[in-house]
Amino acid sequence: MDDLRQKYIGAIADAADEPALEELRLQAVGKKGEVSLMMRELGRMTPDERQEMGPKLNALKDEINSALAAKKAALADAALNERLRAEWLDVTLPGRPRRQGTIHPVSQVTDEITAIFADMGFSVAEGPQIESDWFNFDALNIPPEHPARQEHDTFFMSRAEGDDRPPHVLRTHTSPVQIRAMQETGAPIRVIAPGRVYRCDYDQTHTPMFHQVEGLAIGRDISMANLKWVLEEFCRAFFEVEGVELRFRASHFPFTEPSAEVDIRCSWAGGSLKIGEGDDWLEILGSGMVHPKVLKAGGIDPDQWQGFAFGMGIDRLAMLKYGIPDLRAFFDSDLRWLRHYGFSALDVPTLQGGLSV
Ligand code: 2U9
Repeated sequence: MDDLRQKYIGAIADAADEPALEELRLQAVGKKGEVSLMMRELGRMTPDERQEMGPKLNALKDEINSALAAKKAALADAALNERLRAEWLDVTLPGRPRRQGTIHPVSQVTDEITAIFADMGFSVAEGPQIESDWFNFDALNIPPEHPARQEHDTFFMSRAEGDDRPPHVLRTHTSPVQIRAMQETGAPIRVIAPGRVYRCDYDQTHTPMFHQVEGLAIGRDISMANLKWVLEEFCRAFFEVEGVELRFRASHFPFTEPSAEVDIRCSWAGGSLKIGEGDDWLEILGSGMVHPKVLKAGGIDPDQWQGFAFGMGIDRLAMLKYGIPDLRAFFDSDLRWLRHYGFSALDVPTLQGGLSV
């Protein structure tokens, strides 16, 4: 019996892992284990022998079971210690910085423009980017033979074979949005239409997709004087220049009559552009009184109503306001320039220029 004890207690102490320990348990105290077989022998012993061997065998079985349990706990401890050693985590390491998104200058400037015109009672209208040629051209007093159709560098959609109707176009300006707004709301109306427009043109100052905001105000007696005040008020708020000076130059657009291009006072002194001071002028938008034919296309009676319209390029306004020299930065997948020009994720524009959540 002592041999047995030594054999198993020693083997249990040396067991390398749980499967080895289980193997020993089966060999010693399992149903067919050595100790169990010896206990079965008790039945064949004399009462005296049994009295002597019974307690010894029970004690041996208990001793082996305790050794098994103790070794099992020790193995589990060792496994845990090994995991703690292997899966060690340095909680003092600095966190990995997460790349933070930033608002795009065109989105920010669109929000700024929208807020300024909202303050003057303009609502925002949106419309489709794929337009019929009627909404994009005819309704704006640009008939098929008009040279402006060529000047717009239009992208045409394709028609199915045998379909001879004029093709749809990618809108070349947001003006069709205002035609739709006039048809839906009637007069009086005060809307701006910001959004994407498309022209087949690409160089340092032109991209095939760019952004415009156009405005429209129709009432009983809205005049060029109202136009002048609204645009001055807009430029004062947008460029943050008090007493901003604008210059109206006679021009021509098919959809307005009379028409004017509008310049803002600026200076190029020292090679950098300053808006609102100096002796130079910078063209920033086009405008005019809505042509009677355009009012009619919008379902508004030109003998009862009149008003002004204007249009400007948002990308260009963003470049001017934030000093971004190259339009193509807007399409660069390397976004470091955004931070360079001070655009951060938290910059949400408000009329007061404060932070809002
Ligand atoms: C309706 C009637 C009239 C919008 C106008 C301009 C003049 C203009 C250019 C500015 C820079 C386009 O992005 S740009 O190249 N726009 O000069 N836009 S008047 O006139 C309208 C619009 C809608 C119903």
